[in-house]
Amino acid sequence: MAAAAGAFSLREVLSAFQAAVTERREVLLGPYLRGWRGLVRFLNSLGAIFSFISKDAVAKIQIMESYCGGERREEYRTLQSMVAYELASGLVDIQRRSEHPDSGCRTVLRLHRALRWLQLFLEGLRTAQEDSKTSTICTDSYNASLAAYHPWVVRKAATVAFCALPSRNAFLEIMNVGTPEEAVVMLGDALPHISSVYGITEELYAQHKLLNLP
Ligand code: 1PZ
Repeated sequence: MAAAAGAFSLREVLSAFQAAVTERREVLLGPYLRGWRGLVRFLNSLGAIFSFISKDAVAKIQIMESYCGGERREEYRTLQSMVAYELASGLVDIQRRSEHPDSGCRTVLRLHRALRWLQLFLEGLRTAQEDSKTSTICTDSYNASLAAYHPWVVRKAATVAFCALPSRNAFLEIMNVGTPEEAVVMLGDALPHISSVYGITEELYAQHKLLNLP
């Protein structure tokens, strides 16, 4: 069922990640960034306490959108073409962030690491007991993924913000997919597509030794 006007459903957001993978296992940046835009909208709807997170995500999405709409937009059609282009043109800082502080490769890497958190979090939400705490699921997913890349002060702020998350059932309801049970089914359908985007990106970045870009 379509969401009411004004409201939006997390189903459409997550299906952008499905649309991002081509038959040749390329990742299309257009749908990938659309998925991220939708996630940010959803995050903003959870309250101002999350705005320090959404601001950083938006800044990164904007960097990528400007490449995708810029002069070299052909090179930024897929993740694969972006990596090939930026590496061949010497546009990636490998050791230290200096001449190319905002390369597409390092910017996507940050979103990619956050996608791992999303995958763990939504899977945790999907499989948890009905009375589980969203904040605990969120903290556990964060500690198992993104936290490793964040300094203490960011980890602290994130952990405090997580405490503001609503209960599991309320969270499933604000996804706007229907009942909590329907949201759980939707997550089961959507998560393999997010895993696929994550896996393809991880493999590509590993191949080119880009997983630790500064
Ligand atoms: C539903 C609850 C939402 C929890 C979101 C979990 C992620 C917490 C991340 C907190 C980090 C925010 C502050 C910015 C940190 C940046 O330093 C890093 C590294 O970038 P650099 O400094 O190297 O340029 N940025 C990131 O790690 C990207 C974080 C993006 C988070 C997007 C979350 C999307 C949430 C969707 C909710 C459904």
